[in-house]
Amino acid sequence: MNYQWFPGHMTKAMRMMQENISLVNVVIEVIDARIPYSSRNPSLIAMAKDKKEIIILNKFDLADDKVTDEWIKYYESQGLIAIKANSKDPKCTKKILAAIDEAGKEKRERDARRGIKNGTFRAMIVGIPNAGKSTLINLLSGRSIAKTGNKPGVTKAKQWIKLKNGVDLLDTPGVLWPKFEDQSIGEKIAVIGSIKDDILISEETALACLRILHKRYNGVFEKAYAISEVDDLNQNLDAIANKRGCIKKGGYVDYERAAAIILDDYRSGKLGRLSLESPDEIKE
Ligand SMILES: Nc1nc2c(ncn2[C@@H]2O[C@H](COP(=O)(O)OP(=O)(O)OP(=O)(O)O)[C@@H](O)[C@H]2O)c(=O)[nH]1
Ligand SMILES: [Mg+2]
Repeated sequence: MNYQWFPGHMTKAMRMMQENISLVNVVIEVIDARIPYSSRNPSLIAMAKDKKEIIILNKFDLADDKVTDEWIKYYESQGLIAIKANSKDPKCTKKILAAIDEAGKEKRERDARRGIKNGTFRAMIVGIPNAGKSTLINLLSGRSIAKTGNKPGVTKAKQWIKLKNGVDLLDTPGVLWPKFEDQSIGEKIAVIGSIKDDILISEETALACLRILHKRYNGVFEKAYAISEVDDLNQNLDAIANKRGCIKKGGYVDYERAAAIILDDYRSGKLGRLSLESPDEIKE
């Protein structure tokens, strides 16, 4: 399967962001802590190149904490402000606001030199679909102001939201890019649920999930589904389908249902806190 999802609304959203980039002081890129490399959109990186940037490794509650910390070090060594967060947990608010504050230090100092008091400060929140941008905005604003949902493509248009500390945040629709340099990137983006499921062949995405996790966390499926996990991925899929009663009329295996169970269990954290990539795998 060729992983690709770049519908017209993403081109439109990219254009809207380009038009607004000059208005903002900071770009906050929300990435997924389970794939901190593959969930960084090169088009957004290029757009933000002259701006101060914060990257939020969001959904860290679903990722392997040790691996997440390796990623934080990796990005910090590149001079970026990188923090891990769970946008559904109010305990993370302070840390994120502190990072925004730090990113805004130069601008405040510049304003002060020019005698500007309480100058504006704007941040654009960007990222791939379903990364948690709108959830993060709701957390920071303390209100349910941005629409969120457990599927990609929820935010359709831009929305400015004012925080109590005077910062203006711009929520934007999630965007991918026209062509994945490497299909393994698209595959991981599909596994975490940032590509619309109805354009994917769920069985192939589930097999990708089985392959990556079997390699990185051997035995995880054995534990979760009480199967004997083997190197043959199709055999694992069959075993999980049987254990979960995914059988259609006539005794045929219902692969679609088995695939949905596996993907749902991974995405919701039921299989454990599991990362799909580590910094040492990145070829520079
Ligand atoms: N476990 C966990 N779930 C999260 C976190 N942040 C967001 N979510 C969930 O992820 C899903 C997507 O969140 P949204 O805020 O709608 O994502 P978005 O980036 O705005 O998505 P689009 O608008 O489609 O681009 C929702 O079901 C959220 O509840 C997090 O840190 N941890
Ligand atoms: Mg959104």
